[in-house]
Amino acid sequence: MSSGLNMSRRIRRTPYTDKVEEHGVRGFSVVNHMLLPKAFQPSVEEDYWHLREHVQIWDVSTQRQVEIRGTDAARLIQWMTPRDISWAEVGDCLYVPLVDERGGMINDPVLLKLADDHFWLSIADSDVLLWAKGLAIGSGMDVLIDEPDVSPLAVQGPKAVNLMVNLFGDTIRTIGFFKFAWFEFHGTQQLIARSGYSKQGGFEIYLNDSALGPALWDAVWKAGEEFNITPGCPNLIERIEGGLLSYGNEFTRQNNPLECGLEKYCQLDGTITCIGLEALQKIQKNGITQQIRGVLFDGAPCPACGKPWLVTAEGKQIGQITSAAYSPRLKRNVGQSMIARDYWSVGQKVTVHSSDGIERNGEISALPFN
Ligand code: THG
Repeated sequence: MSSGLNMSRRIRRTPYTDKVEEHGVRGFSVVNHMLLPKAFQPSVEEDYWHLREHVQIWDVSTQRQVEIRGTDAARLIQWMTPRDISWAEVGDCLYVPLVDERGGMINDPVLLKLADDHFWLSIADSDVLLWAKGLAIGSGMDVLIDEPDVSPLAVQGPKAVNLMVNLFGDTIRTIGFFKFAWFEFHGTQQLIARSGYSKQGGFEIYLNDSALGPALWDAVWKAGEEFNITPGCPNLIERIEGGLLSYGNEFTRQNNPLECGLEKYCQLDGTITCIGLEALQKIQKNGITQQIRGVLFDGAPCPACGKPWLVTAEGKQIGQITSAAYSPRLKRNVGQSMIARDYWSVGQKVTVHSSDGIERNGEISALPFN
């Protein structure tokens, strides 16, 4: 395989891996111990334009579900996140930071409320299952925690609605953004949400039976042929421009949600109790010393950012770019970086030290990029 990964049982395949291989996937990453396709079209730029204009099918099975059920399910989840979840209704998706006792980011999943005592955390790349089980056992909560056989398939792009109407009927239109409902597929009930890791609109089908993976893939493909469907994956350029953060890249457990620009999802006034609340209150009171920003920078299309690139101003390090790509739309390179407080204003001039040895002139931008 072109990725150079040595495959083994530890690197889990997904219900759609056979299909993405048939479609000529050009490499994988590993997220949550599972394969995530990284590229299909000849270039990430072609993928980018296609995603903005048409519709794509993405194997995002790596967005694993941590299922929490039982009398104390809501109590455990509220303990894990500084976001107030008390108002959530069945059918809601909520983007929730999970933090540790020092306020460090454990993960940034999407929470789905299936019933008052039944939730899924649709996770980014860290072992939330183990964290949740440890918390539950240590505190004696009455919950069952598991990873169900659920593998999201995303349909993203401006023509996603028309494709999904072809496949599931007109009622699919009634799902609001970050809401979900149940639809029939091959005699089974499947959860479909209006969500996804792009800003182009679309849906995520949380397929709850691996055996149906190939059939679902083929059905989506067929319904999308008239809309010029292609296989895709979360697009680096579109994600950076859209200001969507990637756990493990832009932020880790060393960062708190305020640094990540997630303060709007943190209820720190004492009306809720959660792990790390006091730490976060203290951080808020003292003020953060760095925060996530966009960086626009000059020169030829930058190489892939395989390891962080220094960002300097006045000869000092003020940040590090952790994701970068050339934007064919903005005709400049775009990146995301934590930036030190004294330099984080929009328009601040910076220097980016890319891995090709070039020092590039740049400036701080808001996220998302416009
Ligand atoms: N979908 C699902 N699970 C996921 C992701 C996803 N798990 C991993 C990862 N992505 C989690 N991270 C994010 C980051 C951003 C968003 C979703 C998941 C997102 N944010 C919207 C935004 O920023 O515009 C809206 C957030 C809101 O309004 O609450 O969509 O993509 N299933």
